[in-house]
Amino acid sequence: MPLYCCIWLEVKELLKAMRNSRICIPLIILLLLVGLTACNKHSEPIDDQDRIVFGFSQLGDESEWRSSSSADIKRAAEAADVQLLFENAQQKQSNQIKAIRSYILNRVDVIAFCPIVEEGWDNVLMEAKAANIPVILVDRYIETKDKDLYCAFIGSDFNWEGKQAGLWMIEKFEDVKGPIRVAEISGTINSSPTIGRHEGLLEAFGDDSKFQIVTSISGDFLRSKGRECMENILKKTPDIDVLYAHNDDMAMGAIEVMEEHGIAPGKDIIVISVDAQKSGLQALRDGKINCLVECSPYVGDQLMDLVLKVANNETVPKYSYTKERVYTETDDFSTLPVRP
Ligand code: GYE
Repeated sequence: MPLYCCIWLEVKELLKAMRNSRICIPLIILLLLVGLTACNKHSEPIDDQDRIVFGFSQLGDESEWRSSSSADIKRAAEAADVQLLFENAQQKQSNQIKAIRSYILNRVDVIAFCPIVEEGWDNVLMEAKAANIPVILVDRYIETKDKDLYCAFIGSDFNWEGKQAGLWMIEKFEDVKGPIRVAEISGTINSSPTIGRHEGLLEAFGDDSKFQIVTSISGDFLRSKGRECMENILKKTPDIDVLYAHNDDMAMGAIEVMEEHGIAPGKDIIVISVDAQKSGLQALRDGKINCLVECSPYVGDQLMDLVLKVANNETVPKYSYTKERVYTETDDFSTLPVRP
């Protein structure tokens, strides 16, 4: 029953009781408390007590990848007949914590969230654990000593992605003496894709001093900030051979700026990006991006499978990784995936 209906019914009872002076005040308060507690289990907008109720906190809407992720999760929840309570945290960890707390209060069956940053989740996850509600991490990891605070993770191996970018650079510049000057536009500070994509790149370079990361600045996964970062790079370290952007949106912003400065992206500056969403794939076809490391947001069906299983107390794998690949300038473009 919707919460507002419960409150209205309670108020009506209260008024009736007040008219009837034989009912004492403590009894009225008790009536109110009992009624509201009963209504609180799966309160509005939960419509069906038989369906699995799933609270999902999305971190924001900062990129093409994120929009695809949200759309895929909504589609998959509907297909699996799971009742989804979806909240967009608008890029704020505090909003995600608030959303998770509201799911706990509503006593949903399962909670999942895409943690915007790695740290700061222990308290709210301990609250979910105390309420006996399983939590699934989607897309990004968290830093915690107690790995039992979540029952499963589903997403990508960001370290692998960074490594692929580095390995491709090594191959591309095989016959060039160097040094090769790389500018990095990274994602949100302290988020797991930013950490993994940077560390993976360093791992690929190893001790090879041929590749120099001459600048590394955060563009927060936003196209607008990708533009700002590129302006900055061209002002301070214009002599670069490679731009490595942690997502397509920032790469696209940077490409725009290059073109405005008469620089040919993909030729004067080699461009590598991660995600392989629609704009990235188009830029690869257009010769403006040279290498795209795929990161798949399409985990909705796998996620619903996990949700149904954990809701039924079945055991699930702790970590599930998506299969991804690398697309490059030498691929047969007719085989590239088509993104919605
Ligand atoms: O690469 C980026 C997005 O966490 C994997 O977040 C995700 C990243 C993705 O904003 O485009």
